[in-house]
Order: sequence, then structure tokens, then C-alpha cells
Amino acid sequence: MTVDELLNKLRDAVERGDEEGADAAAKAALEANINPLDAVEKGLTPGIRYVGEQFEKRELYLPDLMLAARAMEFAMKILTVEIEKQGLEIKYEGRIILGTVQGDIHDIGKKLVATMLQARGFEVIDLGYDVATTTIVEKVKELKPDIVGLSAMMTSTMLKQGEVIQALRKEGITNVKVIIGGASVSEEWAKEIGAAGYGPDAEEAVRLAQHLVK
Ligand code: B1M
Repeated sequence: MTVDELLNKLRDAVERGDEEGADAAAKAALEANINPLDAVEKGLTPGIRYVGEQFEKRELYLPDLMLAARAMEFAMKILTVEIEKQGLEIKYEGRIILGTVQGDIHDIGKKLVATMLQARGFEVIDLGYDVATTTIVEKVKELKPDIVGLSAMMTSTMLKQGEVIQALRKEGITNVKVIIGGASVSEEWAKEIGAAGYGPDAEEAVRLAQHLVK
């Protein structure tokens, strides 16, 4: 198989949300001595970008996006080991730490935001849900992201978004931009707590992140 055919196999597996295919294509690419960075940037990335665009145009649906992201994760697991071994570096648009705030276990929307950001070339570190403010502050210190994204779905937990911003300030961390989203929050709330912005949905969250890292 030629290099182009192998890269197309990676892209195709992501577009079809085919985990096993993505896994096999990643292994085949490494066996053929394809640079693992090329496998990510010329194979997987165009695949997930295409799916992201089709999702925005409503040509594909949420399950398609989720399956594509999972297939990409499968291949990435294999390729990142080789990337690290070779000391190569993936070029990202920016680094984002995401999490649903403490006391809140809703994470479907946040996962969607994470997937869309990845599809647009961001490095996303998803801390999951019910994430303690102290954990977020520690992770910001450790990983120095460009952006922290906080999801809150309930009126009782949205207060935690403000708490995180205060905690970061208290630690003297002022260079990281905090963006917020979730069913119970709004642009006004973002202003009130001093967030850098609010995303009503995943697409707007991506646009906001792109604007903030410019
Ligand atoms: Co719960 N829940 N839930 N729930 N739940 C809501 C949020 C609620 C509005 C339902 C209702 O009463 N009408 C209500 C909150 C009311 C309020 O406070 N105003 C509620 C409640 C009360 C609860 C429990 C307390 C119920 C109970 O046990 N009595 C409990 C909470 C427990 C806890 O968190 N401690 C609970 C539990 C659950 C389930 C576990 C059953 C399940 C969550 C499963 C999961 O996430 N793994 C669940 C679900 C599914 C919902 C509803 C029905 C749907 C949420 C969802 O996934 N939407 C929800 C009702 C609703 O929202 N209308 C509800 C689909 C998703 C794609 O959209 O999450 O809005 P969404 O995300 C969007 C945007 O908000 C935005 O982009 C996303 C994609 O477009 N966005 C961001 C989200 N995060 C962002 C971050 C960003 C930017 C944009 O930047 C960082």
C-alpha cells in the first residue's frame, strides 16, 4: 500500500467512526514507517475536521461525531506512543483544560465541546465531571493551558464557575482565559464572574476559543 493509501485509510476510519479500522490503520502506518506526526496531521486530523464540519452543517449527527472522536482516540493511543518515543511534537491551536464543575455530573455537552475543539486542532485535557476547584487550579499550574473551559448545568453549580476564577486569581494566575458554558449560564453570568467568554453551544465555544488564542 502507498503512503497516500495508508493516510486515506486513517482518515476514512475516523470519518466512519470505525474504532477497529482506526486501530489497524495506525498500526499499518507505523509498520510502513510513516512518520507518526504525518499520520496524525495528514490522516486523522483531516478526518475529524471533516466530521466536525459536517456536524456543523447538520449533515452528520451527534452519534457520528462521538464515534469519529472515539475512533480517533483509538488511533491516537498507538501513534502518540511512537510520537513520544521519537521526541516529535504535535502543533496545536492551543491547549485547553475542560471540566464540569464540582457537584455537577452532567457531561454530555462538555464532551461534545471537547470533541469539537479537538476536531478544530486544539489539545484538550478533559478532567471529566464533578471536578473540584482545587483540582482545576492544580492542573492549570501543572499544564499551563491557554484556556480553561468550565461547564455547569445547574443553577446550584454555576456558582462554582465563579469560584474557580476567584481561586485562580488568588493564586496569581491571570494569564489563563476562562470560558464557560452549560444550560443554566449566560453571557451576563460570564461578565458577572469575570470570565473571558460564554459559549451557548459547542460551535460557539470553538469560535470563542479560536478568537482567544489568536
Ligand atoms: Co440532569 N438536570 N440532573 N441529568 N439533565 C438538567 C440539567 C435539568 C435542566 C433538567 C430539568 O430539570 N429540566 C436540571 C437542572 C435544573 C437547574 O438547576 N436549573 C437537572 C437536574 C436537576 C438533575 C439532577 C439534580 C436530577 C436529580 O437527581 N434530581 C441530577 C444532577 C446530579 C448532579 O449533577 N449532581 C441530574 C442527573 C442527570 C443524568 C445523570 C440523568 C443525566 C446526565 C448524564 C450525563 O451527562 N452523563 C441528565 C441529563 C441528561 C439532563 C438533561 C435532560 C440533558 C442534558 C444534556 O445532556 N443535554 C438536562 C435538561 C436540559 O438541559 N434541558 C438536565 C444535551 C447536551 C448536548 O447539551 O448539556 O446543554 P448541553 O450542552 C450544550 C451547551 O450547554 C453547551 O454546549 C453543549 C453542546 O451544544 N455547553 C458548553 C455545555 N458545556 C459547555 C462548556 C463551554 C461552552 C459550551 O465552555 C467551556
